[in-house]
Amino acid sequence: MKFNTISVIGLGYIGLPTAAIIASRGVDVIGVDVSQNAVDTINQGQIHIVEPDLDIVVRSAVQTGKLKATTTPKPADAFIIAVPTPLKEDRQPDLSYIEAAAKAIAPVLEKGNLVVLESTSPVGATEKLATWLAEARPDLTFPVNGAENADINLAYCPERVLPGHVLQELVANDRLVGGLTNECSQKAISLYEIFVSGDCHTTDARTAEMAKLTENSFRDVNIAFANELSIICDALQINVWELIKLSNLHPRVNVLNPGPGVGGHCIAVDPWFIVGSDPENARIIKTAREVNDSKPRYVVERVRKAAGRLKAPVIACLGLSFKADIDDLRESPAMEIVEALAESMVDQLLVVEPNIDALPESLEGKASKADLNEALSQADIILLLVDHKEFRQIPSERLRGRIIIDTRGVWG
Ligand code: SAJ
Repeated sequence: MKFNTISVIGLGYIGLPTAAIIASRGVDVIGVDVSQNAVDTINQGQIHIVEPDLDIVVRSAVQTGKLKATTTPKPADAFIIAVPTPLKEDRQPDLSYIEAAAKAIAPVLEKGNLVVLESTSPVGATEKLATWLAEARPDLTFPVNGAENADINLAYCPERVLPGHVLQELVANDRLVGGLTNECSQKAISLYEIFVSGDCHTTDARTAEMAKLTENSFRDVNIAFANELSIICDALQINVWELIKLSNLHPRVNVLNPGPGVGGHCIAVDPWFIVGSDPENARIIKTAREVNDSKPRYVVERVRKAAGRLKAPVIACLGLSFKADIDDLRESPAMEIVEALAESMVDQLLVVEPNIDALPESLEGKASKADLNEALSQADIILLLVDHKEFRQIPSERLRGRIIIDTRGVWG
């Protein structure tokens, strides 16, 4: 299948890099987003999210006229949907953004089009998408119930890129392509071959949906194991980092790193999609989520105990983002810990976060933003929450004489 124009619906952390990379391969790309601000920013050749080198690729794609952003969908040969799928209050997946995207593109769909869903989704979401499109366009046929030779082809192809390495992983990583029919898979592969140098593996849509959830749940369960070990080791007065290093010398053991909890909105969210599909059987996956979600409270307790032994201690919290060397505070366990400390302690809280300019509103008036030197000089307790490069380089003599709570094992 030849693609002259590809439309990407949702210009966020996945959609925008995808749109820009496809445009860089010489294909006309129409990026669609509901946010006028995002659309205006992109059309000026700028970006509204933080990702290394993305600004350069977007600027060049806009300057060459290959990438244009708009709030209204227009006809295209293929549509890639990359919209959010958050959790609702009851931890069930919220598919309303996918449904809204379906309603938005339905009027411009034409016979022969390909629609690919990339958003992390519960099993069955691609079939639902087909049903929503079919309801909106009774004049077209869709591959519902495995019907071949439909007017519109549909596939699920999960994104698998690591924030911070998106441009490299978008091209290099293997892709899973799950068509609703074999013809859908083949057409979707010809789309990804435009920019993916990794291999494209075909399967059905349900397996591709479950594979995405499996990848992030695998990671969550293994981090939970490490977090549980770290709590047990504290009680047994064993250095968990040394323990893991030694255990990992076994050729078939690879324990991940404990930390203050699991953040970001992929690994901490996606396992719930599996739990939601089969609550009775998803026992390990659910428990792992609970273990990781409870880790910030454990850290807060440790700080409270240490602070209780001192008179009006100054506490330096190092890091707020959800992982190292990024500015992303979403679902960050470090944020949760600092917020809880700020709520419950009268002592002085200094926060060092080299990747942001100002403290988030929730901490205003309750904690002060400090530079690293100032915080290290003043602190009685140093709480390391994120392993940013600036903190990994702190010489050990700067830590001497303080109470150190190192949630990432950076200082041994
Ligand atoms: N973490 C630990 N210990 C570890 C590894 C990670 O505590 O040993 C914590 C991190 O500090 C962070 C959280 O887990 O708070 C998640 O970080 P991450 O770097 O492992 O992953 P994400 O959420 O940035 O990206 C993940 C990736 N999935 C996998 O590695 C299986 C990425 O490939 C996915 O595309 C992304 O989720 C997504 O969008 O789903």
